[in-house]
Amino acid sequence: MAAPDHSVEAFTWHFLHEINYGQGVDLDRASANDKYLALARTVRHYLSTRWLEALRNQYHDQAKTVAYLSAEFLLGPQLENALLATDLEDIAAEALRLLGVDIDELRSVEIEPGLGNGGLGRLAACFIDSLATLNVPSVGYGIRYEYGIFRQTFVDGKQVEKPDHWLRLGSPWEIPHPENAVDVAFGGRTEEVEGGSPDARVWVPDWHVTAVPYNYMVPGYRNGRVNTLRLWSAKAQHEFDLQIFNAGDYAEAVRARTFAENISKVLYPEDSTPQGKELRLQQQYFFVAASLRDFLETVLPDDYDLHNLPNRITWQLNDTHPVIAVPELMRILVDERGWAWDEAWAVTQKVFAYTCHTLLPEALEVWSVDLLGRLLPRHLEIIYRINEEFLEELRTAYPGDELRVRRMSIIAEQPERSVRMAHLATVAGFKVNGVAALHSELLRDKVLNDFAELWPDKFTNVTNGVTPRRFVRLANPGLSGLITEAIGDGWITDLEQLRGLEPLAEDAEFRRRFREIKGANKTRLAAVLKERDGIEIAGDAMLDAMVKRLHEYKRQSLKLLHIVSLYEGITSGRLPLESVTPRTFMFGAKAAPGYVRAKETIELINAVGATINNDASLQGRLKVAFPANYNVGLAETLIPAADLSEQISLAGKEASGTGNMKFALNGALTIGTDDGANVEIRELVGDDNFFLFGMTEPEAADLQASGYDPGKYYESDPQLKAALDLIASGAFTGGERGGAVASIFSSLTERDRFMALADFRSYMDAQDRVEEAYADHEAWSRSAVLNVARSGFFSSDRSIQDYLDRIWGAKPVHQAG
Ligand code: NBG
Repeated sequence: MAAPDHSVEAFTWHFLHEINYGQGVDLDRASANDKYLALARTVRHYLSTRWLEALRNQYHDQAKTVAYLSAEFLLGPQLENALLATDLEDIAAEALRLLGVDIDELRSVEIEPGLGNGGLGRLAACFIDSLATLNVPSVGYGIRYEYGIFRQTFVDGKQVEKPDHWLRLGSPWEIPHPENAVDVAFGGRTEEVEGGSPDARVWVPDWHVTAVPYNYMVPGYRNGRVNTLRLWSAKAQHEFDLQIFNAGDYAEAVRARTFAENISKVLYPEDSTPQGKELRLQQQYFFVAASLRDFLETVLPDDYDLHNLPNRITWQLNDTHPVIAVPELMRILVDERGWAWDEAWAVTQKVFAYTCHTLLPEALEVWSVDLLGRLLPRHLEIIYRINEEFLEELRTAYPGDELRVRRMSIIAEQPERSVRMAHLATVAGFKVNGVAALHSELLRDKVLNDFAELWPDKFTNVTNGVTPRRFVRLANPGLSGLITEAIGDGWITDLEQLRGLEPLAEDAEFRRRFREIKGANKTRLAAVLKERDGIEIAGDAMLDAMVKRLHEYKRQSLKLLHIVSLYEGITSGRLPLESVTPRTFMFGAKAAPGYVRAKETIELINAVGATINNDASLQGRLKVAFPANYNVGLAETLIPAADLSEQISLAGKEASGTGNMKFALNGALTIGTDDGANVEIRELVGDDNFFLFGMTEPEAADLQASGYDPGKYYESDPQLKAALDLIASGAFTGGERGGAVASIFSSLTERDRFMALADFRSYMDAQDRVEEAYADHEAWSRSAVLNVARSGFFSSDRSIQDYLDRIWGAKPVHQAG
């Protein structure tokens, strides 16, 4: 079938067809949702032909494929990206205009699929965009959560979570394929195989669920390629027990079904600190088992010789969440296909690669053997055997070094016997990568140092990136137009071309237009916040943004100390009001529902915000804006409006960050520590265009080792003390000194795990430099333009190219036509 042609008439015809026959209404009776669904399905028609072609090629060419296994894909709004990729923006706008339909209204109907927590899930979404744009044969595999990341609301300044029922109005971007459903087993026991291979066992599970795939199209940017994202939904094998139902116990009759279908019910809202919950392990095994089976049984031809698997696929493990795929593949090869153990292990070791996304020890997943053995008894046996042979190898390599052997073991004995998933991934993976230069270095030299000594070549780096389609071209149409006018539109798929803007940083007219666009983006943000949250911000103040998950290591509390210190300075008369740069402090942050300190921090930010925003004596010079429910959609409006990007984690704690890249690419200057990808941003944009502060990673490590005492900083820095005391006095909380106030005060002054107080002075000094620099509009916009011009490295296209070169060994396959 040919794709519909790119004309306003054809588009209109398809749209009306969808309204009438898809939604079953007349245009003049259609609701906004009807029109949105019809529009989405119309765009889908344009993608489908290419999609079918890609699927056919995937089957026929049998080219090396990348399967990106990820428990999270934080896709964000789909409509605009699909219109952009298919080059239908103008045609759709014109067609709808002629029909008298307001396209902006339709956009606002879209509910974004929030199937991820933060950076890790959003990275996966950027990667599949780049894989398609680079024409790489690939599939994303994940979970179709019925409820995504919770919707955050504030009640009296406190976070209250609401379920995110993103599917409630229908989801036009997915296509279910119940006929391709696969069975996933759990529980039970294992038995000996009579007369079979000594390596094999029979797994006798005691319950099953069906995994139903939902396919999503992943269009490349105007290259005719459409890849697939396949998300699995859990379905019970029996709708209900008719006998029990007939006996009158309805609830009991559906109990088994509810239990099975809970697996894909909801995304765990923890970011960087997983909790070892049974349901989470069920989710992990569920999607991994279904994905492996899908590839082995439907993508590969029936007679495929699995010994060739390493030439055909790399399964990229996005963090430890999918690592249970390793024993699953061993089980398939040894138990189901009857291979010898060594033969199976030789193949398994060549098809998995592992990306680590953290440095926090508490974020490295472990599963108690108790739980794992109960849920996946055969997998636990396989893990034990992998470990046994690995420990033997270690004892040969390091005779007598039992301490090292214990450190490296896949099984931890303390505090309870458990499986270290990062170790399993490192042992089984043929490559292990960190997500920014510093992070990969620290992985190699600290977190996984023993492994790097044993296998130095296994370790590599791939610095994260973000898709320029969504985060520049769509999010910032004004800037995109200006760039394209100056250097053509090649930058959209070759972001290094932004270098061509460098000379324009010296061009006063270019800078003026750049500022004008920034101003218009602020006005747009102001309008969105007013409508969405009832928040008013000034259109002309400096926009200082800190948007990311709420986590102690990211140090929102340090940002808060800066704000409180300014306020304290003004109200005590130390700082003349006129000397303070008018600023809007923007926050966006969700806290994991069980993370008490993070929630208290939100409460305190809101309390400080309310006080400052209502204090008439400040004459509106300072404003705190904290819209609830920061998500991808809001990010796309907020980031292009920002002047200053806050990236202030304690050095050595933020693996990479990707928000930092989005801000730089949209012409915000960064105030940041030498952490994660900030290091590379600063190297590229130059010291003059970046506000560096704080300890380096080695300095922070030394201070920690020498016995860090936050009380010392509190006592010796009068400004810091004044800010903390003002919080403690209840000045922002209506006199209340307990609760969040006491908790945050004591956590900072007594333990301060992430050494905010040690970096406070240096941070305040850097903020003074920011104010000084901002006062010179010309110099500031020069720096901002240079940030854009020099950040092309941070395209996820470049990251994917690095994965191809350093890890996957796969190649782009260009489609004909
Ligand atoms: C996060 C890191 C970020 C990084 C993203 C994407 C986890 C476990 N890690 O610094 O905290 O940018 O991963 O790599 O969510």
